Parts: sequence; structure tokens; C-alpha cells
Amino acid sequence: MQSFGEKIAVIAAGPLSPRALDALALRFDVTHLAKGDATLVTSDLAAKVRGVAVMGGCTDAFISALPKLEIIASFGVGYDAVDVTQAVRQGVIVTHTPDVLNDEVADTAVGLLIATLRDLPRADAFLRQGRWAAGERFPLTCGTLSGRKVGIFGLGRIGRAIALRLQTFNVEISYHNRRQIVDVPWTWHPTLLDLARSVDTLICVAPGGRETTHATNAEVLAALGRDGVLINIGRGSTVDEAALVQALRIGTIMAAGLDVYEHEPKVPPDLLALPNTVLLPHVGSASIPTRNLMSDLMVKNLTSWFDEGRAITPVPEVQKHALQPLNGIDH
Ligand code: NAP
Ligand code: 8YV
Repeated sequence: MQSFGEKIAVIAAGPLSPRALDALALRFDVTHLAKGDATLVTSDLAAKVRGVAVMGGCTDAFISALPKLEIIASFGVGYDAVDVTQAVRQGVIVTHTPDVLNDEVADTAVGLLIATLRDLPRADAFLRQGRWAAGERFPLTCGTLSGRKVGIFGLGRIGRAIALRLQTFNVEISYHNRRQIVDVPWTWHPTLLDLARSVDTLICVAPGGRETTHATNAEVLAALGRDGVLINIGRGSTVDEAALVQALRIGTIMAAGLDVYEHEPKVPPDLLALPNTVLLPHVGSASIPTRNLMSDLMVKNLTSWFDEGRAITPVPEVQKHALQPLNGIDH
């Protein structure tokens, strides 16, 4: 039983920033765990923890090991690593950090697209190696953004921000979502394969999870054609990495720019060895200002839940439960 003035016990799991940990410590009795892993939950934690702040995953076993748990505040907008099914079963709210990172991730996506088309990392390396100064010329690139047909897989918050940026370039834009959006000027395609057949550049910014696993497969890649470029800024699981390696190796598509991978932080050696890839270490949102906004929103979800009885940014699956029951009566 919690006595007056006693801090609520929460677990901070994963590599959360000092800013997040300090903010949590002001308000809560915090135990920092390396990750959301059931084997790290002691009986003392099981008996008292009511909230979790997490960067990374929360397994079914971890959630089940915390019978008093009310809320999981996840750092990041994508929450495919949190077992929401178990959370819902246990009546636990899950929150994430949407919107505050849209601009950063969209900027990174456009930067990655141009870097991939124009071979910018290799041009930088060429200069640093002294080859320009020594009289060599960096080869002209096959790729150019101008005149491309860009398809966006996942025209949500971030996808729209990418499309709005790309509107100012000389490109055609279309997209695939499960549902057509009525208030956008871009062409909708009912399947990802239809989209891929009508474009030469595919930007994946769809969430991970069962429904999108390996959605970008060999057939989709082949449909992009020999000038095809794949950019993945969503989740690594949405692309069949083995099929991508093969498509890049034999010239089925021209190039790929990736920020996310199937088994992070592992990147297949085959992908590393290919010259027609630009590979980033999952840095889509990774600026200090944006990570601070994400961190603050994660913490606010916890404080709002315990102070005011409402979560600020619950994930869609739990939205109807995102208010605390009043006097035992559910809303
Ligand atoms: P969002 O607003 O929920 O947008 C996701 C879009 O994907 C929606 O338009 C949705 O439309 C579509 N979608 C979902 N499931 C689909 C399916 N099975 N088939 C086709 N379309 C589908 O999410 P967001 O805030 O833009 O974030 C998108 C994702 O980006 C996150 O989930 C995360 O994985 C990733 N992300 C990566 C980074 C990074 O650092 N690289 C940073 C932030 C986010 P419908 O519901 O109509 O299908
Ligand atoms: C974060 C992300 O890097 O928000 C997301 O879905 O992928 C990134 O912004 C990630 O959540 C940190 O774990």
C-alpha cells in the first residue's frame, strides 16, 4: 500500500537519456533496467511497479511479470517492439511519441534519398582520401532526383511530411496505405505492388509488425525496375533484406538507402559490401532537440496518467482505455 508522499515506483528500461532519467527521478521511485526483460524483474519490483518508461522492447513475459502495471510509456512513435496484445489483456495503457519527430524523420528521409541518388558519402570519402587534390575526378552519378516518380509506402504523419518536402522537387508523388486519404493531392494505389509498378523510387515509412513483414519483397523490388531506388526509414522488418541484397547485387534495382534493418544493430555483411547502398545506423529522429521532445512527451504521459488520470498520446489499440477508471467505473 502506498503511503502519503511516497513516490510511485516505475521502471526505466533501455538506454534512456540522462534527461529522461532525471525527469523521471524527480517524480518517481525509479529503477533503471538494461531492458524490458522479465528475468530482471525482482519480487520487490513485481510488488510495486505501476509504470514503465521504455526505449526498446517490452515482451509479453516482462509485462506479465508486473501485475500492478498501469502504463507503459514507450520512447518513439513505432511501438512494434512492445507487446500491445499482452498490455491490452492486462489492462495496461501503452503510449508512444507521435508528431514531435515528424519533421526530423522526414528531413532525414529526404537527405538519405539524395545521398543515395548522388552517392554523397562516397564523394565525401573520395575528397578526404586526397583523391580530388591529387587530380582525380569523382565519377558522375547515374542517379538524379529530378524527374523521378516517388512512391510512399505509409502516408501517415511522417509519410505526409516527406511528401510535402518532395513536392518542392521535380518529382511525381503517389502512395500506398490500406485506406485512401481524401484530403491529399497524391495518387493512391490499393496495393504495394501496384505502387511499385508505377514508380521508380520507393520510400518505406510504414510501421513494423505482422501485417507489413517483408511487404517489400523480391516482386516489389523487381517492379521498381533497373533505375529503382529503395529508401527505408520505417522499420527493417518491412523489407525482405535477403531479396534486397540480391536485387542490388544483380542490378534489379539501382540503389538503396537504409536507416533501419531486420536485426538491428546487425547489418548483413552482404549489404555492407555493396557499393550501391547508403547505410545509416537508425538515426531518423536522432538530433538532440528532437530526442528531447520525444523524451519529454514520454515522461509527460507517465505524469499525466498518475496526476490527472489520462494518457496524452496512447497508441490506437488502447485509446478507449486511456482514461483511468473513476471510482471503479470504466468509461
Ligand atoms: P502513422 O502516422 O501511423 O503512419 C503509418 C502509415 O502506414 C499510415 O498511413 C497507415 O495507413 C499505413 N499503414 C499501416 N499499416 C499498413 C499496412 N499493413 N499496409 C499499408 N499501409 C499501412 O505512423 P508515423 O508516425 O508516420 O510513423 C511511421 C513509422 O515510421 C513508425 O511506425 C516507425 O516504425 C517508423 N519510424 C522510424 C524512425 C526512424 O528513426 N527511422 C523514426 C520514427 C518512426 P492505413 O492505416 O490506412 O494503412
Ligand atoms: C527511435 C523510431 O530511434 O520513433 C521511432 O519509431 O524508430 C526512432 O525515432 C527509436 O524509437 C528509439 O528506440
